[in-house]
Amino acid sequence: MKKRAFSGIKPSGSLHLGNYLGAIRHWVADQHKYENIFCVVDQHAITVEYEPAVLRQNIRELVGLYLACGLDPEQCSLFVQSHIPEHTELAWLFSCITPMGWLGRMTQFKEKSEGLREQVSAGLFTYPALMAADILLYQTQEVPVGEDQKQHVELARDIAQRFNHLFGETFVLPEPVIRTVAARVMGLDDPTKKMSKSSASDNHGIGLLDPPALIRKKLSRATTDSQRDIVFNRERPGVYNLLSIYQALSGQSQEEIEAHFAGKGYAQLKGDLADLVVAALEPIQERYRQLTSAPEHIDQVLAQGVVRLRPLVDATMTCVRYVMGLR
Ligand code: AQP
Repeated sequence: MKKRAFSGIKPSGSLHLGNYLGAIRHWVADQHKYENIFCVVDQHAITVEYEPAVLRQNIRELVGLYLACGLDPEQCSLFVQSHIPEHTELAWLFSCITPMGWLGRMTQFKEKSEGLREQVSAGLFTYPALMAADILLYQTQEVPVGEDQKQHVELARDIAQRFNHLFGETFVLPEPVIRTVAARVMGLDDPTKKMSKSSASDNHGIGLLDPPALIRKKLSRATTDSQRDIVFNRERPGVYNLLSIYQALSGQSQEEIEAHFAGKGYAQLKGDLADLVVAALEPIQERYRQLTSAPEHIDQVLAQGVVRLRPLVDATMTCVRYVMGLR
């Protein structure tokens, strides 16, 4: 029996290299090992201010990129979260058994609510209960994510444990799966902040659909430091970030990479890295163009995902409603 893996991305902007290196490329590489469920978590994208027309477009772009990056609909159930209403039903049930203190400790909430004060939405605060519902609804064993999502997956596990304690064994306890190389890709403009879809800066992230010339321009402007040698040193976050991306895309060891750049300058590092990034993204961009020229294929894939998942959703929710005394 294959283990079940679930993960998702929120369509809050254009996908960047961090989403690809921290999450999607691992989903693609491991898809034969798991029973896979991959979601576009659209309801997570509405917890902060957004434009409905842009969201609608982002959802389709994200599904197109899932496919273009290599997720195979024969091996993966792909779907949009809001197409299965039980996600929000289960999130409500979880929010009734999740202490406020647990939610208040989430670093993502603290970061995203900074400066919003009383304006911060209740949805942003209860976001982890919805994420727990996403994961637990499918009795997920493994959740492949980037490092930034580890705390949320651990909270989902705590919620499952609490539910099982209160109402009897119902949920499988999920485990986060985080790879070591490029688990946290940092912003090119500020390597102390993680690369993020919602950054306002033009030079912050590399979009998966960025044309080659733009990729080269952004990398040539990436923040480095005033030193000369090109080595993996976490104390030098700009260079470390560029080298980590290089390592993830080249598959070489740190020693091989340091030897390759010995005696060379930052311009060479940025140029060589740009070659690697362009070579990795060009085939994805080409497949994306083909896929989006036949939009009905994307609709079919999404509909098939929902049909496949329906029995699993019904099994979990029938049990949950019963043990909670709602039926
Ligand atoms: N910088 C990153 N490095 C490595 N992995 C990353 N991920 C996100 N950013 C990085 C991983 O991508 C997956 C999808 O994340 P998400 O969209 O659901 O939420 P997020 O982590 O909040 O992503 P963003 O890009 O930073 O979006 P915004 O700016 O809208 O919040 C997850 O597996 C995540 O770990």
